[in-house]
Amino acid sequence: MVSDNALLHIEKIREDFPILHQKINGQPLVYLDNAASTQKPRLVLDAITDYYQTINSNIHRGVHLLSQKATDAYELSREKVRAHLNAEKAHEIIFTRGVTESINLVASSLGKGLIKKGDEILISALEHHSNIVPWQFLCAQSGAILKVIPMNEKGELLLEAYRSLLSDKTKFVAINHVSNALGTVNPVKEMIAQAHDVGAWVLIDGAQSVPHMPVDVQALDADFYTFSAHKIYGPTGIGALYGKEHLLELLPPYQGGGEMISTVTFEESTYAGLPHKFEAGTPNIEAGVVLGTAIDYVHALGLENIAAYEQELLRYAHQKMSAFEGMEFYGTAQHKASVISFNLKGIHPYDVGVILDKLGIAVRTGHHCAQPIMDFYNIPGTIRASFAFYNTKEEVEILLKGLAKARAMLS
Ligand code: C6P
Repeated sequence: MVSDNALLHIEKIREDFPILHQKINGQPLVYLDNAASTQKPRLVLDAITDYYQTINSNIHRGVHLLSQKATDAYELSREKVRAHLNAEKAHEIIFTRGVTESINLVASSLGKGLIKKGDEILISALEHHSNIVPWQFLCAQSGAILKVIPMNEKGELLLEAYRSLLSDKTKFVAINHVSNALGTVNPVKEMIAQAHDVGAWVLIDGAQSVPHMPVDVQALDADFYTFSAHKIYGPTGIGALYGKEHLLELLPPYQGGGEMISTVTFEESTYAGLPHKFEAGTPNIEAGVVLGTAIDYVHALGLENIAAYEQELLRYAHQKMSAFEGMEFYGTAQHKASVISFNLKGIHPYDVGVILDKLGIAVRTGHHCAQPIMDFYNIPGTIRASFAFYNTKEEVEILLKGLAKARAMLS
């Protein structure tokens, strides 16, 4: 019997996810690795098959009916992403392979003349490698300087320090909305406004926010915002980059190829308008189409409901785990998403992860692609339990029993 919630019928929701009803190592699966990738509801799985059985063909280039239908489905999905982020225009949504490619796109395009030697780019101490390395490439190429907004022991960014780092040299700020390693929710609206005060543009990495809370890019006044479909119950290999129209117009294209051109001669090429300028080559059409289905699914549940239920689960897990002997939490910010990062005193996180797996419990262990955070705490890694709306309080109890077994075996 699964605990229900006033807003969401969790037992019924779990029925939508076939993968959750299997045994792993002889035990019922407890899937707590949702920050890495979420599971897919039947609606999404069916939409994948449906696409290939009914309209599969290349898009934006055929006059035949299948191509028109595939194009319409792909563009309908773009419209759903627009509405989901409350962007003003559908062509402000660029389909990419996900957050990693989106950030590389922006950094690489800025490197084609828009960032110069001595300009400053700010990132934060909480970033995923995807929001560090592309900026290092850009700095190496352009002579710009990368600066880092520091954080405190709780995993909260130091906003005073941020303000003092901002100056007329700051050209770009790239920060996440929610930290994948610690779950910190950053005050991005305030941080965007402060960056704008010095004339800088801001990119928000929404990999861990878009699946868990309503996001409104216009209310945030974000210049760029990005997310990956596989973390919002959709397919892998697709994601979206939102950019304000005038900024996307200003950025040179990222990759050259089919679809992104207007005219091509051997002497020179001219480029297509938005969004095609940034969408060279045949995209992952099926995944693009099905991302729209995943968005429909979370909207049917309601993002406010999802956020409220996950917060309830987070509070419950945190309270129960606080009473566990030897528990060491990392990331105790006041505002958190449903991620709990921790270690058991004196035990390597990897060893705990292996034992939990034997018990059917999937968590992530290691540096979570955020090595600077681990360096900050001077630890090799953490155990990370990350919750989705299909997780339950019963699963939190199973996790605790698993941790007790791991502690008994390893200490
Ligand atoms: N974090 C995790 O286990 P991609 O791989 O492009 O879909 O997303 C990269 C990425 C960027 N920013 C943040 C904040 C992220 O959490 C991620 C992906 C996964 O935490 C896999 S490393």
